[in-house]
Amino acid sequence: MDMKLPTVVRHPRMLVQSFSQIVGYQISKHNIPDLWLDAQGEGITIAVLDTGCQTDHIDLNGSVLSTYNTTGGDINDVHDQDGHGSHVTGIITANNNELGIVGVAPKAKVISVKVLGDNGSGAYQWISRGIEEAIARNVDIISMSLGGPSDDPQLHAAIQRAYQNNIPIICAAGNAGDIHNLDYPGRYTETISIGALNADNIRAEFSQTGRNLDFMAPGVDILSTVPVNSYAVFSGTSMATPWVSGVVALMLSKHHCKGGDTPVNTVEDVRDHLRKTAIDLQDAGRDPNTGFGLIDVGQSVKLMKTADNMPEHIAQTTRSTYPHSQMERWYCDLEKRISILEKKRDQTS
Ligand SMILES: [Ca+2]
Ligand SMILES: [Ca+2]
Repeated sequence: MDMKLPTVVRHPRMLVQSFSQIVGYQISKHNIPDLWLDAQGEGITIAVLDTGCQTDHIDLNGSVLSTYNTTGGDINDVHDQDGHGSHVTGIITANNNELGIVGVAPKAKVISVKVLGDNGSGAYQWISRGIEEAIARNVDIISMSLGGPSDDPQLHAAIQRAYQNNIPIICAAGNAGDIHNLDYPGRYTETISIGALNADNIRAEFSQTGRNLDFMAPGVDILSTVPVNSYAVFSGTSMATPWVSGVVALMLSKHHCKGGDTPVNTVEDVRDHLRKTAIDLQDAGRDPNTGFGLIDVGQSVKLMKTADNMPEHIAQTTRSTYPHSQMERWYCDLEKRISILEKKRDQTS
């Protein structure tokens, strides 16, 4: 049994020379640049399990921290023949510069885990191994724009381990439309499953329905990075999923860097925060077409409360050189490294 990419609508590729940086509606309409004053994904690592990535794409400079390949051959080779994984990576973290496009969390780092072959499909076992590797590398978020119709005990066990490690797993709902069942792994209750809306926040007809659906996000006509140093417009729940991974990266980044009393320790804390700030769509309350509704990125990031006990030197640099001073970034990195070291120490002792 194979896991497949949802059928994504793909438009012809464009060359980078044809435009300066375009800020897509999924960024501009949601006022994401305003939120970058608080956080741009600093200190957050997202495992993207997909077809690989063009890691040296001109608009993903510094975005891909490391690679891993579970599909056979060189374990570090994530060559992206298909283009889907590169597109997803750009939606999360394409550089904010003078060219191409910009991601939701341009300073977040991605670990590119190639779990699907060049034909866009992969064994369940490859995906399970990709999840295990992501856990081993202490990622903050796992993003999976893939799905299949069957339950798989090994895959479910890997998902449960990530869940127990408090790693939010953001998954595509699937693109088969109104069939009352999500694809796996999006159907597992441990994952956070995402459907697609168009630019007018109307549910895309292809967006798969089911009672476990969690949230909706922009996923129609999304321009992003594809090999080689190019850009293309794709539509699918595959595109909505990394947008949410980027939003969660902004939330966690703000929380990790600035502290705060908003609980985001467990996956349920994250889901709960997204739920409380979501904009209800269609039938009142959670519904199988749109889940808890559209993620309100503005509210979800702004309502991450900052700590009263923020160290004074950090508070000062925040005030004086807002948005992010060198010192604050350094402090965030340091904190992060200490917590990783502590985690490792606890695991080995
Ligand atoms: Ca760019
Ligand atoms: Ca609703």
